[in-house]
Order: sequence, then structure tokens, then C-alpha cells
Amino acid sequence: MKIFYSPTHTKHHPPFEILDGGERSHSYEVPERVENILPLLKQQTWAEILEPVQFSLAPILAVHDEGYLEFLKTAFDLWTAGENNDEHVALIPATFPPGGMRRIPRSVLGKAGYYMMDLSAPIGAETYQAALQSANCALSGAAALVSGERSSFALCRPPGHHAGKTNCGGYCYLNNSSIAAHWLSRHSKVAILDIDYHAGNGTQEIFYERDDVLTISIHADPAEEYPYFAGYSDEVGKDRGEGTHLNIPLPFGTRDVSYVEALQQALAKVESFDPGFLVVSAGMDIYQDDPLGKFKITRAGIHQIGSEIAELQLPTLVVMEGGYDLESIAENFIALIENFNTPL
Ligand code: OKP
Ligand code: ZN
Repeated sequence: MKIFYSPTHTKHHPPFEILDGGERSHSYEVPERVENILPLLKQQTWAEILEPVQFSLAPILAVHDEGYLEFLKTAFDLWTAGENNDEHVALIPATFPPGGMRRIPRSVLGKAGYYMMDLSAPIGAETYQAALQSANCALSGAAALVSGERSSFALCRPPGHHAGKTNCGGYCYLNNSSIAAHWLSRHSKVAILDIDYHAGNGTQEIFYERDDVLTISIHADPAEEYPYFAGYSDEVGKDRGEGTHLNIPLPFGTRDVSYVEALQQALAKVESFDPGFLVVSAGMDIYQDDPLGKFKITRAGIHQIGSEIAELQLPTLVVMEGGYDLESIAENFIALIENFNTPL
């Protein structure tokens, strides 16, 4: 299996995050999340670890707004006026536009409020470069499928599924899975299955009005959990896209058996959509020991989830999203992806 990894992700190391309630804590989204997976991957005979291909910005701009991308690229330097190289500093705003106000201010802090959905995506000196390489990992995984691979794995960091057309948020800057899925959609219909603990609101927004990319997200009920404002079961897509988005919210405490029931419902929908490619937005924050997740999925459960998805027999790109328990993240990702290691 081709696995795409770029060391550039280590340059993105958010110095803090603001938790709900306002508490300033260390960031949960740390370089060790990926660095801990690499050694275990290297021990697998089937794993071939490669640097990503350098794509142009075109496949990213096909998903994200140009003004947003320019903001990501320039915000840190504008904010610090090139004078602050303290790596414990990163940009977050404190003011957000209420009720759909859509003026774009000249001020970089004003722009930050406009382009950020929350306080969980601070922009540091090299965040943009890391986000680009993360997207290149996903695109390289997509290209591997077009070349005939049965599966590929993109070790994306920062993650992507909360990033929308014009926003970062929730540790995400560029929507890696969506960028890869859109790139694949030139070849055939594509399905994105998001199994991260949190609803994939960015992916939902990006494809909401499209009928050539099916998007499904299984996640903690947004009525009780981040990202709160999307991921509800009555959100099914709009216009042409009506019926090609599916949210399956599950309660806190969900265990293997009920999770797999929800998964089977999702897989039936993928089968009837009949896509040429599957992109899995995979977050191991569904695991029972995850510090941010409130599901009770076991390692055996994660293996079963991978095995059920693999039974679809579709060319599959697995894109890393969340997962914050550094002790278990490596074994959990291996338990998931080893299912995709046999030819179709
Ligand atoms: C990103 B991904 C804790 C606040 C955490 C951000 C969560 C981002 C999750 N109460 N807020 O989907 O794993
Ligand atoms: Zn998550």
C-alpha cells in the first residue's frame, strides 16, 4: 500500500488551543500524532512510505476560495509584520461575524474572524506550508488510485474535514479529503465516508449541492458535540445534491455493535450510489481512550470497521483526520488500514 508522508507537517505545531469554556490548554493536535504512526508503519511488509507529489494550487482552488487561500498564506506575516518569530505565537481572532454578515475587513484580525469558524485553528509561521503538503499527501493518494492501486493512505496533518470553502477551524485549514475527492471526480463518481468522531461539516458544505460526490458522516450528535452547527440527520443535500449527503449522529457512549449498525447503513448508501472511488476521512478519536471523543469503540471494533468498508471492494483512499490518544493512534490506524492491503 502506498502511504504518503511529508515531514513538513512538523513545522506546524500549534502552541495552544482555547477549549470550550475559554480555558487555554496545550494543543491536542500535535506532530507526535503522525510521528508515532511512522515507526509502526515501517514495520509492516506491505507499507511503502513515499513523499507526496507536488501538485499545483489548481486542485486546491477548485475546492477553496481564492481570498481564503491568500489569507492562509499571508496572515501570519501580516499579523506579526515579519517581526515576531517566537514559535509560541499563533494568530487567532476574537471577533466573528454574526448572522451571516459577509463584509471582508482590511484588518488581518478582522479577516481572521471572517475566515475562521472557531478558536481551534491558530495560524503559525509555517501553517500554510504544512497545510499544502497535507493536501499534496491526499492528492498523491488519489493519483495512486487512478494509477490502479487498490488503496492508499495519506498521513495528513493538519487534518481537513472541518475546513470549508472559506474557513479553517477545528485544527483544519485545507479540506484534504474533499480536495482529493474533487480531483477524482473528473474520472467518475466519488463517495466520501467520514468516520471521524466529529461531524465533517467542511466536507458537507463543499459537496452539499453536488450529485457527483456522495458525502456521508457518522459522528457524535452535533446537538451535544463540536462542531455543533452541522451534522444533523435532516441535512440531506440541496438542489441537485438533495439525497447525496447523509449524516448519522450517534449518542455519547456508542459502542462497537451500534456503531457497526450505523456503518452498514452508510455502506448500503455507498453501494447504491455506485461510485468509482471511495475516500475515507478517518479519525481515530472514535476510540474508547481518546481524550476528545466520547464513544467507546475498541481496537477490534476499528478493525471490523475497516473490514466492512473494505468489503465494498472499491479503490479506497484513507485520509487521516483526528485521533488524539498518542498511545493508541498508531495501532488503531494500522488496524483500520491493514484491511485494504489485499488486491481487489
Ligand atoms: C478535529 B477533528 C474540546 C474542544 C475541541 C476542536 C475539536 C476539533 C476536532 N471541547 N474543539 O475532527 O478530530
Ligand atoms: Zn475528530
